[in-house]
This record gives sequence, C-alpha cells and structure tokens, in this order.
Amino acid sequence: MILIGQYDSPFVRRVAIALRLYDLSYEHRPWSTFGDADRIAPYNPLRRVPTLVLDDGEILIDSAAILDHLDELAGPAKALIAQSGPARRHALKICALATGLADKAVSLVYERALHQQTSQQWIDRCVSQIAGVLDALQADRAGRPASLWFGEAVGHADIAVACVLRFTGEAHPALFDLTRWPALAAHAARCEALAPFQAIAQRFIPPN
Ligand SMILES: N[C@@H](CCC(=O)N[C@@H](CS)C(=O)NCC(=O)O)C(=O)O
Repeated sequence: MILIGQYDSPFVRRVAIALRLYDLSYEHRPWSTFGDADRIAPYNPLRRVPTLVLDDGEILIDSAAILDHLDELAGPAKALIAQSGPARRHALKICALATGLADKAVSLVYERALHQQTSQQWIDRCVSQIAGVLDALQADRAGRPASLWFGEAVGHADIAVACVLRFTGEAHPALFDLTRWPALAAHAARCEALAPFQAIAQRFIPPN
C-alpha cells in the first residue's frame, strides 16, 4: 500500500497510526497538498490527503473510507473500534467530533494563510465551532476514569482526538490554549507518549 500525505495533517496521521497499530506495511509518499498537487492529482482528483493506493491499484480517498477498509483488513479481533451497538456509536461520535474539529481547524488555516482579505465572520464561526467541540470532548473525557477513552487499549477515538489536538495546538497556538481543556490535554499527552504516536509525527507546516 502507498499512503500519500504528510503527517502534519491530522487525517493522514490518524490513518498512519492505525496502519502501524494494525501492523500493516506501507510506503509513505509525504506529498504536500499545495506544493505537490500535480503529483497527487493522478491518484485523487480532489488533490487531497490522505489518499491510499492499495496493492491491486485501487485507490481509496477520505480517511473514514480508508479506515473502514483497514478495519476490515485487520479483522474484528484487532479492530480499533467496537463492532456494534452503543459502544460503536459512541466511538463514532467522538471520531466525528474530532474530525469535524479538524475540518474547521484546517479551514481556519486556509482562511488565514491563503486569503488576502480574511472574513472575520468565517474566522469567528470556526473559532466558536472548535471551542464548542473542545468543550464537548472535555466533558465526555472528564467523566471517564480509564487511561484511554474507552478503556486501556488505544482505539480510533483516541487517535482521532490526539491527532486533532496536536494539529490545533500547533496551527493555532494563540487561539486555543489546551490548558483550558485539562482532560483533553492529559489525554493527548498520554497518547503522544506512546510509540506509534512518537514515530508518526511531523510539526505543522503552514501552506504558502
Ligand atoms: N474529509 C477528508 C478531509 C481531508 C483533508 O481535509 N485533508 C487536507 C489536509 S489536512 C487536504 O487535503 N487539504 C487540501 C484541500 O482540501 O484542498 C478526510 O477525512 O480525509
């Protein structure tokens, strides 16, 4: 398999950490969405990452579809999410909040880096959406005593939240001081100390 995209993307990093936890080998092509758009285009007309090229040449786009396939490859015994029922729905909701937050944090980067004249209305909206999600995640995490979100084993929810917290902290340090959300800061620190998170990391590089 070939994984296209840089690890400073919370979506790419999330997929790469899952690949590592599932012990699935892959070639990494750390192409930048802007600088390497022409290289990405033949694989994904959206010129977005992550893009995953399977061994038979099939190409998967969008992290949710990619992870769905990786879960299938890993099988139910190793899957990083419950197979069914309330536990699965809850984990999917935490993942949706984290990835929605990532969408907003990425959008905010583009608004500030790529527009000569920014829209304060859009910036304010993104900031309040991000803060609202951080509040909701903080409330959920604070009520859970286990060392990780759903127990002692790393799952998709842990990965999604940790990846977006790191991205948000690096991309918008002045806007989101994570000490405002202590249960999340502790969660991120716990995840970032684990070997796969340490191995798969890249400091945020703004687009230009
Ligand atoms: N829904 C997508 C979002 C991926 C995404 O936003 N990737 C960013 C990099 S962090 C990207 O490719 N941006 C370039 C663009 O959207 O034009 C997913 O989950 O894979």
